[in-house]
Amino acid sequence: MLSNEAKTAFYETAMNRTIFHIDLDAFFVTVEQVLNPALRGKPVIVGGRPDRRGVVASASYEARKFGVHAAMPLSQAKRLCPDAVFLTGHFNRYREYSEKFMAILADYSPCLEPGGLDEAYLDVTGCENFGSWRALAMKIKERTKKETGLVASVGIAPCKVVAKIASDLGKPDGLIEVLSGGEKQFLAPLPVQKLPGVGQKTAKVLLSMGIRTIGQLAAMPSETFKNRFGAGIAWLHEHANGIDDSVVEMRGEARSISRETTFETDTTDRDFLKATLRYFAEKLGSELRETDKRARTVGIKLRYADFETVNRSLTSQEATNLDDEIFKRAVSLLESALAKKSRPVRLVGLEVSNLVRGEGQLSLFDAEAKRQEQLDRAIDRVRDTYGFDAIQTGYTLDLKQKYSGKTKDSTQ
Ligand code: TTP
Ligand code: MG
Repeated sequence: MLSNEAKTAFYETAMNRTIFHIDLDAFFVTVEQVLNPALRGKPVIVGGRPDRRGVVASASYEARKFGVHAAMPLSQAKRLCPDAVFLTGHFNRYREYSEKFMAILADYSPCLEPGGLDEAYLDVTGCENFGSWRALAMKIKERTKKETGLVASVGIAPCKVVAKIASDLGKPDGLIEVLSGGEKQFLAPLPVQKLPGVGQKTAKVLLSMGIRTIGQLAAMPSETFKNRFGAGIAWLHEHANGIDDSVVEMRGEARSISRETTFETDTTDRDFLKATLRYFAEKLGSELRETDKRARTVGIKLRYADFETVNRSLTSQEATNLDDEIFKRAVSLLESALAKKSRPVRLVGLEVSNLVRGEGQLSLFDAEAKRQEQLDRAIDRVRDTYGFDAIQTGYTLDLKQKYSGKTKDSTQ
């Protein structure tokens, strides 16, 4: 229960972000060229000797002109580009260069998510931008070149997936900025294979439906997409529309935990939305209790049928790990959001953040909360032994028939 209104801050989360995706060009090969300048400007392939079995790990852009690419058998690469220099590579050196590269990026924002040795997302929202985001990207490219000898391609966008596609599209030595509002237009002409997650198989299915470009995929009605591919990959259709609100995940301790689901069919049924939130509250509550944490902030996410997304959160001095308490806060957020806009909802999510360890202020003083926590913990023990469905609360019973149970879990 929110006993002290004065302690409670209520705000709508601002969603305007600036995200960089930075990926090094021909990484393994370029390190080899830095270590041995005689290799510069030549077709170079790292992967092993061409008379051995194995595949290309990295090919210089000079070798790519001959059609050589990563994952191609070395024997085939040799046929396409007989003059290429084939190297087995130095993995320890690649790791060293990767560390130098990541250290440069970390100078510009603490919100850094490495995606392998040679690529990372950097959320620079609110960081110093050197006059413009392009200028900051140039600074990163220059420092990378000067301090490591490597070449970085940068994509700048309001969300991760568009930033990643932009960094790839500009290669080599690229820098592409996609402004907020321009995401769909930027993606539209590109082949669907440019979307991360669309491999040969998916591309074939899409092509058989006459869909060749990301724009054509985006234009497909969302219900048609869900019926054809399932609500489980509704995110792919959202990505095609330039929508991706996944956050840049820093390494280290969890800062938030969340659950969300996209419904098979869009819904206006409030009881159903509440039951879904109750289910998430029980899941998140039990995770908090298990890790001995409490949350000061509870947030919900609603995405309407037209993709408009609303995030609302409630921060309280009183940190909680109680299912009921998380649920009550979530419901108050839901009602206030729906009071403003009541339209069919395609996705609902619940997040707890501002996590603190151990005893919260509330439970120190509140005997009722202590009792409730003991009860929740007793339920956790039963569920640990017999499974989550062994105990159904009144709220979630309804869900059993309606709900496919496909949820997206996230710990950040
Ligand atoms: P990528 O960034 O995919 O490739 P790249 O850096 O060589 O080329 P570019 O980004 O300019 O397109 O992968 C980074 C490194 O990871 C790459 O240099 C070698 C390694 N790698 C493999 O070992 N096997 C693979 O199949 C791929 C794709 C990469
Ligand atoms: Mg690369």
